[in-house]
Amino acid sequence: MATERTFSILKPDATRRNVTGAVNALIEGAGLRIVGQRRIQMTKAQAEKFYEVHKERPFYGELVEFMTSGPVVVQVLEGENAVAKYREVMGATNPAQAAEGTIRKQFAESVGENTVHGSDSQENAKLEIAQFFQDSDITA
Ligand code: RTP
Ligand code: MG
Repeated sequence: MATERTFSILKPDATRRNVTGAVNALIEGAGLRIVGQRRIQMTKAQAEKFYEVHKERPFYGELVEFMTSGPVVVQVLEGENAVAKYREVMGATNPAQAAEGTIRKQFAESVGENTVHGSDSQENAKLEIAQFFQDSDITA
């Protein structure tokens, strides 16, 4: 198995409820290392670009509004099969369908305000990391 990196966002509902440390404990508990981390206020332009693939979806406007409604924590996670492993730790997009022990089961409030983002492929992980991190801000 290969060590890889994935991109994570702790969304505004996580910072609003002050649970970023609790979410990080689940991430680290799963064996993923937080090798890059920054708390930022996303601009509308950044959120629009990040979610461009969903531009035609009915929830796009709401999603951009939510992602800019408060600070987020952007992260680079590293570990064995990090992309798939983090998706597992996150749980289903809709928290009502998320498995026990997952971040979304424990913390997410709705399908829109679902606490975390994680890349869905290695290719997207590279693109997403590059959107928010310089190489010098990531250190294993
Ligand atoms: P993410 O990209 O945030 O890691 O989540 P995901 O892959 O599980 O879900 P995706 O289908 O990529 O959707 C991106 C984000 O859009 C919001 N969403 N809202 N209101 C809705 O029906 C709806 N559907 C999706 C969620 O915040 C989701 O995480
Ligand atoms: Mg997605």
